[in-house]
Amino acid sequence: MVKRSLLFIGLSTILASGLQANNLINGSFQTGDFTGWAVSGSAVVCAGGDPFCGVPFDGTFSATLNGGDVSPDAVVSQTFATTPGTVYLLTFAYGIMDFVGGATQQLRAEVISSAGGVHDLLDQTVSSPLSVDPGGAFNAAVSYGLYSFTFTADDTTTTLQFSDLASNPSGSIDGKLDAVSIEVAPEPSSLLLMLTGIAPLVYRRKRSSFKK
Ligand SMILES: [Ca+2]
Repeated sequence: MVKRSLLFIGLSTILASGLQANNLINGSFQTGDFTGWAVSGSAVVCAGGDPFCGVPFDGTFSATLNGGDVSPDAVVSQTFATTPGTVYLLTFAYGIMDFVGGATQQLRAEVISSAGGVHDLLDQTVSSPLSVDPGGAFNAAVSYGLYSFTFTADDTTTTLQFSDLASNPSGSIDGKLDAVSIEVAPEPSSLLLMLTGIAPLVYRRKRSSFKK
Protein backbone atom coordinates (compact mmCIF):
# COMPACT_ATOMS: atom_id res chain seq x y z
CA MET A 1 0.00 0.00 0.00
CA VAL A 2 2.84 2.36 0.84
CA LYS A 3 4.53 1.61 -2.46
CA ARG A 4 1.31 2.21 -4.32
CA SER A 5 0.83 5.53 -2.57
CA LEU A 6 4.37 6.57 -3.42
CA LEU A 7 3.84 5.55 -7.02
CA PHE A 8 0.67 7.62 -7.15
CA ILE A 9 2.45 10.62 -5.65
CA GLY A 10 5.23 10.19 -8.19
CA LEU A 11 2.79 10.06 -11.06
CA SER A 12 0.92 13.07 -9.74
CA THR A 13 4.19 14.97 -9.54
CA ILE A 14 5.10 14.04 -13.11
CA LEU A 15 1.64 14.96 -14.34
CA ALA A 16 1.63 18.22 -12.43
CA SER A 17 5.07 19.20 -13.70
CA GLY A 18 4.00 18.25 -17.20
CA LEU A 19 0.94 20.45 -17.10
CA GLN A 20 3.15 23.41 -16.25
CA ALA A 21 5.04 22.85 -19.50
CA ASN A 22 1.98 22.50 -21.68
CA ASN A 23 2.76 23.65 -25.23
CA LEU A 24 -0.94 24.21 -25.88
CA ILE A 25 -2.96 27.31 -25.13
CA ASN A 26 -6.00 26.74 -22.95
CA GLY A 27 -5.59 22.95 -22.97
CA SER A 28 -8.04 22.56 -20.11
CA PHE A 29 -10.57 25.07 -21.50
CA GLN A 30 -10.28 27.13 -18.34
CA THR A 31 -10.98 30.35 -20.24
CA GLY A 32 -14.55 29.06 -20.42
CA ASP A 33 -14.41 28.93 -24.21
CA PHE A 34 -12.29 27.62 -27.11
CA THR A 35 -9.66 30.38 -26.97
CA GLY A 36 -6.56 29.04 -28.74
CA TRP A 37 -8.48 26.32 -30.58
CA ALA A 38 -10.11 26.13 -34.01
CA VAL A 39 -13.52 24.49 -33.82
CA SER A 40 -16.17 23.26 -36.22
CA GLY A 41 -19.24 21.12 -35.67
CA SER A 42 -20.97 20.33 -32.42
CA ALA A 43 -18.61 21.25 -29.59
CA VAL A 44 -19.09 23.64 -26.67
CA VAL A 45 -17.17 24.56 -23.54
CA CYS A 46 -19.35 24.45 -20.47
CA ALA A 47 -19.09 24.77 -16.70
CA GLY A 48 -19.27 21.85 -14.32
CA GLY A 49 -22.23 23.18 -12.39
CA ASP A 50 -24.47 22.75 -15.41
CA PRO A 51 -26.23 19.37 -15.14
CA PHE A 52 -26.15 19.03 -18.93
CA CYS A 53 -22.39 19.68 -18.97
CA GLY A 54 -21.01 17.03 -16.67
CA VAL A 55 -18.19 17.33 -14.20
CA PRO A 56 -14.87 18.45 -15.72
CA PHE A 57 -11.79 16.26 -15.42
CA ASP A 58 -9.69 19.28 -14.48
CA GLY A 59 -10.68 22.70 -13.20
CA THR A 60 -14.06 24.33 -13.77
CA PHE A 61 -14.65 23.94 -17.50
CA SER A 62 -14.56 21.10 -20.03
CA ALA A 63 -15.61 20.55 -23.62
CA THR A 64 -18.75 18.68 -24.60
CA LEU A 65 -18.96 16.93 -27.97
CA ASN A 66 -22.29 16.18 -29.69
CA GLY A 67 -24.23 17.62 -26.76
CA GLY A 68 -27.95 17.40 -27.40
CA ASP A 69 -29.55 15.32 -30.07
CA VAL A 70 -27.10 16.14 -32.88
CA SER A 71 -24.74 14.25 -35.16
CA PRO A 72 -21.18 13.82 -33.87
CA ASP A 73 -19.28 16.08 -36.27
CA ALA A 74 -16.97 18.16 -34.08
CA VAL A 75 -13.39 18.87 -35.14
CA VAL A 76 -11.24 20.66 -32.55
CA SER A 77 -7.66 21.60 -33.42
CA GLN A 78 -4.74 23.71 -32.34
CA THR A 79 -1.40 24.48 -34.00
CA PHE A 80 1.58 24.87 -31.69
CA ALA A 81 5.32 25.40 -31.83
CA THR A 82 7.59 22.36 -31.89
CA THR A 83 11.28 21.58 -32.20
CA PRO A 84 12.10 19.11 -35.00
CA GLY A 85 13.50 15.84 -33.70
CA THR A 86 12.01 16.29 -30.23
CA VAL A 87 9.74 13.63 -28.79
CA TYR A 88 6.51 15.00 -27.33
CA LEU A 89 3.93 13.45 -25.05
CA LEU A 90 0.25 14.09 -25.78
CA THR A 91 -2.15 13.45 -22.92
CA PHE A 92 -5.86 14.14 -22.73
CA ALA A 93 -8.90 13.13 -20.73
CA TYR A 94 -11.74 11.75 -22.80
CA GLY A 95 -14.99 10.70 -21.23
CA ILE A 96 -18.67 10.10 -21.64
CA MET A 97 -21.75 11.45 -19.97
CA ASP A 98 -24.80 9.27 -20.29
CA PHE A 99 -28.11 9.40 -18.50
CA VAL A 100 -28.58 5.64 -18.86
CA GLY A 101 -25.17 3.96 -18.47
CA GLY A 102 -23.27 1.24 -20.33
CA ALA A 103 -22.33 3.23 -23.47
CA THR A 104 -19.02 4.36 -24.98
CA GLN A 105 -18.02 7.03 -27.48
CA GLN A 106 -15.05 7.33 -29.80
CA LEU A 107 -12.59 10.15 -30.48
CA ARG A 108 -9.89 10.36 -33.14
CA ALA A 109 -6.65 12.11 -32.18
CA GLU A 110 -4.29 13.17 -34.96
CA VAL A 111 -0.99 15.01 -34.90
CA ILE A 112 -0.27 16.63 -38.24
CA SER A 113 3.10 18.01 -39.23
CA SER A 114 3.25 21.34 -41.00
CA ALA A 115 6.10 19.86 -43.05
CA GLY A 116 3.62 18.11 -45.30
CA GLY A 117 1.83 14.86 -45.50
CA VAL A 118 -1.51 14.20 -43.91
CA HIS A 119 -1.92 12.96 -40.36
CA ASP A 120 1.62 11.86 -40.51
CA LEU A 121 2.84 11.90 -36.92
CA LEU A 122 -0.03 10.30 -35.01
CA ASP A 123 -3.47 8.92 -35.84
CA GLN A 124 -5.27 7.11 -33.03
CA THR A 125 -8.94 6.50 -32.28
CA VAL A 126 -9.77 5.92 -28.64
CA SER A 127 -12.93 4.69 -26.95
CA SER A 128 -14.15 6.22 -23.74
CA PRO A 129 -14.62 4.05 -20.67
CA LEU A 130 -18.10 2.61 -20.24
CA SER A 131 -20.49 5.18 -18.91
CA VAL A 132 -21.79 4.66 -15.43
CA ASP A 133 -25.39 4.48 -14.39
CA PRO A 134 -25.82 8.04 -13.15
CA GLY A 135 -28.30 7.00 -10.49
CA GLY A 136 -30.90 9.44 -11.75
CA ALA A 137 -30.95 11.98 -14.51
CA PHE A 138 -29.00 15.22 -14.39
CA ASN A 139 -26.45 14.31 -11.75
CA ALA A 140 -23.74 14.96 -14.33
CA ALA A 141 -21.61 11.87 -13.71
CA VAL A 142 -18.80 11.43 -16.24
CA SER A 143 -16.53 8.42 -16.83
CA TYR A 144 -13.11 9.69 -17.94
CA GLY A 145 -10.12 7.83 -19.28
CA LEU A 146 -6.68 9.41 -19.47
CA TYR A 147 -4.92 8.73 -22.77
CA SER A 148 -1.26 9.25 -23.69
CA PHE A 149 0.67 9.02 -26.95
CA THR A 150 4.10 10.14 -28.07
CA PHE A 151 5.17 11.59 -31.40
CA THR A 152 8.35 13.05 -32.84
CA ALA A 153 8.06 16.52 -34.36
CA ASP A 154 9.64 17.17 -37.76
CA ASP A 155 8.86 20.85 -38.23
CA THR A 156 8.63 24.05 -36.22
CA THR A 157 4.85 23.96 -36.05
CA THR A 158 2.52 21.01 -35.59
CA THR A 159 -1.25 20.63 -35.37
CA LEU A 160 -3.21 18.53 -32.90
CA GLN A 161 -6.67 17.63 -34.15
CA PHE A 162 -9.54 15.82 -32.44
CA SER A 163 -12.50 14.48 -34.43
CA ASP A 164 -15.66 13.23 -32.78
CA LEU A 165 -16.42 9.74 -34.13
CA ALA A 166 -19.15 8.75 -31.69
CA SER A 167 -21.39 6.01 -33.05
CA ASN A 168 -24.31 6.74 -30.75
CA PRO A 169 -25.43 10.35 -31.32
CA SER A 170 -28.22 10.31 -28.84
CA GLY A 171 -29.25 13.39 -26.95
CA SER A 172 -28.53 11.60 -23.70
CA ILE A 173 -25.01 10.37 -24.56
CA ASP A 174 -22.32 13.03 -24.96
CA GLY A 175 -18.54 12.95 -25.34
CA LYS A 176 -16.31 14.92 -22.97
CA LEU A 177 -12.81 16.30 -23.61
CA ASP A 178 -10.57 17.98 -21.04
CA ALA A 179 -7.02 18.43 -19.73
CA VAL A 180 -5.29 18.32 -23.12
CA SER A 181 -1.53 18.65 -22.80
CA ILE A 182 1.48 18.44 -25.08
CA GLU A 183 4.86 18.55 -23.42
CA VAL A 184 8.37 17.42 -24.17
CA ALA A 185 8.38 13.72 -23.32
CA PRO A 186 10.15 12.70 -20.10
CA GLU A 187 13.21 10.49 -20.28
CA PRO A 188 12.31 6.91 -21.33
CA SER A 189 12.57 5.51 -17.79
CA SER A 190 10.18 8.14 -16.44
CA LEU A 191 7.86 7.73 -19.40
CA LEU A 192 7.63 3.96 -18.86
CA LEU A 193 6.74 4.52 -15.22
CA MET A 194 4.18 7.12 -16.20
CA LEU A 195 2.46 5.08 -18.90
CA THR A 196 2.48 1.92 -16.79
CA GLY A 197 0.79 3.84 -14.04
CA ILE A 198 -1.71 5.60 -16.24
CA ALA A 199 -2.97 2.61 -18.19
CA PRO A 200 -5.12 1.03 -15.47
CA LEU A 201 -6.57 4.29 -14.30
CA VAL A 202 -10.14 5.07 -15.12
CA TYR A 203 -11.67 8.08 -13.55
CA ARG A 204 -15.18 8.61 -12.50
CA ARG A 205 -16.07 12.16 -11.70
CA LYS A 206 -19.31 12.83 -10.01
CA ARG A 207 -20.35 16.07 -8.51
CA SER A 208 -21.56 14.78 -5.18
CA SER A 209 -22.62 18.23 -4.05
CA PHE A 210 -24.88 18.74 -7.04
CA LYS A 211 -28.38 18.19 -5.79
CA LYS A 212 -31.43 20.10 -6.78
CA1 LIG B 1 -10.96 21.83 -17.61
